[in-house]
Amino acid sequence: MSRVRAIELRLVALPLVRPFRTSFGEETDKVCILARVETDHGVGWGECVAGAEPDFSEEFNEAAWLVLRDLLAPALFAAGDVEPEGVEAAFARVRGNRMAKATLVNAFLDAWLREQGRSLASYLGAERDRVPCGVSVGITPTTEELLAQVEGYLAEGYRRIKLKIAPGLDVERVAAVRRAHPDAPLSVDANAAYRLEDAETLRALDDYDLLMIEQPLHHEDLVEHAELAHLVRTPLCLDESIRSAADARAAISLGSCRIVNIKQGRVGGVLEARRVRDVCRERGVPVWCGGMLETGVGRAVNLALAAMPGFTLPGDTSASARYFHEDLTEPHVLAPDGTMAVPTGTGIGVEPLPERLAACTRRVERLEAP
Ligand code: OSB
Ligand code: MG
Repeated sequence: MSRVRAIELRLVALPLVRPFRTSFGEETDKVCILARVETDHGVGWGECVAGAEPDFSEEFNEAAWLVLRDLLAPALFAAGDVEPEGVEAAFARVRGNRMAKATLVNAFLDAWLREQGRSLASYLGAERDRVPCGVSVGITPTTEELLAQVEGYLAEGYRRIKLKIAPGLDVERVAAVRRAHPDAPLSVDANAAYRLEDAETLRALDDYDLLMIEQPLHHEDLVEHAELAHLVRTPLCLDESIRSAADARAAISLGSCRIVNIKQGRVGGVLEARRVRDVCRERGVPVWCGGMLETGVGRAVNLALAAMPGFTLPGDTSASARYFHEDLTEPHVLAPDGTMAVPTGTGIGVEPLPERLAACTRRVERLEAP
């Protein structure tokens, strides 16, 4: 049991090595909230995966800041002595806002595990000390640029390439990459940009031996995903649609997907992520660990998650160098065999480096228990 004494919220901004374009927009900087939780026994860090705009999800930085400051932090202070599940219980009164909740669930867990001298990976029952990694490639201005990026990532050792697609920037691009790399494990991610009426286009992707099509349709269209699954051969994977273990159960029961992308930050933290994994594993559905361009803080959490049994496909757990010239933590590094080390230190196993943190901080607010 631990009691939270103070929470420091911090908005940070780090330039990305290259702009990241998806069907919903383009980012040139990673801007996110970090929380530093002080308990009566120690300190823990959590990263919020919300972005600057409510585009991937309803949540976005300014709203998440308000929810963290005015609702979740007071609820955590009022909860008194708690264990990690008690943090989730303290937040139950607030509906949704899972990205904001995940920030404090994970930060508390980090502090709690550090106090016990235990790593997150061990707490989650991880069985591997290295995980095979994939990489998510944004939409590029030209096909030539896409081919150059894919070439580079394969040369670095990445074990699976995910191409972002959008209407009009799909079949031809995928065909070009497949032609250049006949045997590369490839997938695509549409970020909800298509409609069921676009089934012909999506069916055309069947010719390119893709591992999956990720989130082709609207995030609230589980039934339409189930209909689409009958029209395409390539397995469907859901990302935005899965916000909880209950969502995963519904999607699998309906036949909306055959694979699930688990992002701990999207589902309310690692505890719920583990429940999503459990639901999928009981039903024989493979899962992989997604990413949200996290800094080294959030990425450490993702690596521990990806090391759990059931995560049978390479995830979007890419190296620090894929995102940032300088990460906030010591860099996560890809080995030539396309694997990365799961942090072994206590808690999440990493901490922001003080000078880097100071240099990229845009705003700080300290909240103290009454
Ligand atoms: O849909 O998986 C996605 C990044 C930001 C928002 C949504 C997504 C992504 C990625 C990149 O695909 C994953 C990563 O490398 O962190
Ligand atoms: Mg996705």
